[in-house]
Amino acid sequence: MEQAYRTVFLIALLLGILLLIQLDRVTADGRLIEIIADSDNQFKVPGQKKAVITLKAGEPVLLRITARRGGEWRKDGTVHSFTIIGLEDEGWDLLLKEGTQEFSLKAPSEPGEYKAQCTVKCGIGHNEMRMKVIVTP
Ligand SMILES: [Cu+2]
Repeated sequence: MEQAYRTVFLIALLLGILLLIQLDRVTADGRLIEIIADSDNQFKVPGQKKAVITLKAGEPVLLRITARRGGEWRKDGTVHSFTIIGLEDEGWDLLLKEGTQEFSLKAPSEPGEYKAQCTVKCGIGHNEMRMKVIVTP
């Protein structure tokens, strides 16, 4: 019986430590935002019908982007990009390879409505591959 308690205690302790590590990650890297750059050449946000992300001006965010190859891709293996034209120098020009990648970024400092788009020729639908990024004050 005592061993069972000990086991439960150890599991609870382990879960607690894992939770703390996760929390720490969120504060260190910013709020986690998930996006899919899909094989049908559309951006998607899990749980949303229309892909939109809302950020607070200047806040640190961790973008976790899963990319899937469309009909075309670059020779170097880049399958899509997530680019805000004009903010490339601030890091908003993410080249995406197949799979899931994470990027630490700072939300744009000017509130407003931005458009993120794919700048990698990815096949049918490429010209419409974009999504809204709303930046609130
Ligand atoms: Cu594209």
